[in-house]
Amino acid sequence: MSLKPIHLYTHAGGPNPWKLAILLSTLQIPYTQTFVPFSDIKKPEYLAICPNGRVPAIVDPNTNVTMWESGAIMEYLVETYDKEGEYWVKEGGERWVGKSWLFFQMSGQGPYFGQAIWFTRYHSEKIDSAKLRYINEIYRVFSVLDTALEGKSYLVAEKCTIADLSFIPWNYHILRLEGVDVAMVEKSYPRFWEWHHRLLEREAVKKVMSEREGIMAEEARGK
Ligand SMILES: N[C@@H](CCC(=O)N[C@@H](CS)C(=O)NCC(=O)O)C(=O)O
Repeated sequence: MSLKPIHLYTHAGGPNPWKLAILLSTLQIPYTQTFVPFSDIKKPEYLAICPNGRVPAIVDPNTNVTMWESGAIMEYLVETYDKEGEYWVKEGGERWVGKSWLFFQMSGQGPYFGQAIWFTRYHSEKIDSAKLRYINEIYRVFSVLDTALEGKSYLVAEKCTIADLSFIPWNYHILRLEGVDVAMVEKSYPRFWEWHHRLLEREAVKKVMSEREGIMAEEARGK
């Protein structure tokens, strides 16, 4: 079956949409992208696609589905296009454990890492206690992953699934945040560190993350 390209609404700097570029590339699903400037993201045109006014969102012309929230989109893509379950667990208890990791990524990693960036870089007042709270949450999330990866290469089902792929862009992004002690992370959470770097070595991940770096560098030059 030849697929029409899925359209991804994305942004260079925001990590969440890149989970989907990684998954679409991994599944070899053709896709096109619109980069939505944050200045346009709450405008009616984009709110018609994503009522929450955030990226990512997708429009799939093959199924006429328009949807948003990166974790839900990851589930949609594997349920719709990964029929053999190469990157997901189709049945049994591990499927639910996989969902636990996916929900943890969505609720416990993304939003907390986002707040660490907010209080480090953008908040109008300097509030050290807030910054510290969220930086400590970064280490706590790394510690949870490190413990879970004891004796394992991947989070569930002994293979790389969307549970693993979902964590990549935020981990990549946060390890570049000023104030995060990267040397300590490598030393204290070695299983996390190896897993993260193993995921970064995947062909589709390398391609997508280097595309993101290129776009961000271009944007920085244009400023
Ligand atoms: N839970 C949402 C979070 C989406 C999100 O926060 N996206 C950021 C970019 S990574 C965004 O659109 N920010 C723009 C804004 O907050 O106005 C998801 O995972 O899809």
